[in-house]
Amino acid sequence: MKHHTHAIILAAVLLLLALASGCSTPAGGALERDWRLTVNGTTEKVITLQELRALPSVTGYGFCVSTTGARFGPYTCRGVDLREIAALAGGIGPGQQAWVSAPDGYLWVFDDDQLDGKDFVTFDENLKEIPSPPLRIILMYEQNGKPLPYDDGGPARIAIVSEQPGVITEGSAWVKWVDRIEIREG
Ligand SMILES: Nc1nc2c(c(=O)[nH]1)N[C@H]1C(S)=C(S)[C@@H](COP(=O)(O)O)O[C@H]1N2
Ligand SMILES: [Mo]
Repeated sequence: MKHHTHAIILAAVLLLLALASGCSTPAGGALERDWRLTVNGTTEKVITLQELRALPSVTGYGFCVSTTGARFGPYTCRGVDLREIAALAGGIGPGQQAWVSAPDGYLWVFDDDQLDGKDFVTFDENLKEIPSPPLRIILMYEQNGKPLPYDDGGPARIAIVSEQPGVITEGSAWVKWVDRIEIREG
């Protein structure tokens, strides 16, 4: 009887420890809490998701297509313009590039024309190439009004957005799980 009681108390203590260490929380919450973005330019700045959300935001339509033809979108995407983020570490000057990467080793480079929303290949909904309207590169943290899920590249993913719906861009630039932005000479 005594041993039995001890076993129940031990189980309860272990359960409490598990709860306290966050074992029972879905991965999303912990990932959002632990996420950090390093912005490296002439200076270096590390920000939390809360700090990213506090920066001036941009909302637009985002729609991309993978090399296999799979579509992602259309979505309303909310995030922070890459130039705004670069400004935290000295900004991006003429001829410089933004190197955007993720913990899985994926890297995509945007040149200064693209940071101005130019020089992207765009398609209509039939995947026919169309002249590009003005675009913006954002670090998206909200998709259709909800926090970006991990499976879609959350907490923060690159999105290339336009003011009009139905403009498709290439998925390869939509870096998922972004944790580092470096400003480099082109
Ligand atoms: N971190 C990271 N981001 C990434 C990739 C990747 O392998 N790692 N693949 C890219 C490519 S090539 C495409 S087509 C899209 C695929 O997006 P999806 O997984 O949402 O369909 O993500 C892009 N972003
Ligand atoms: Mo791709």
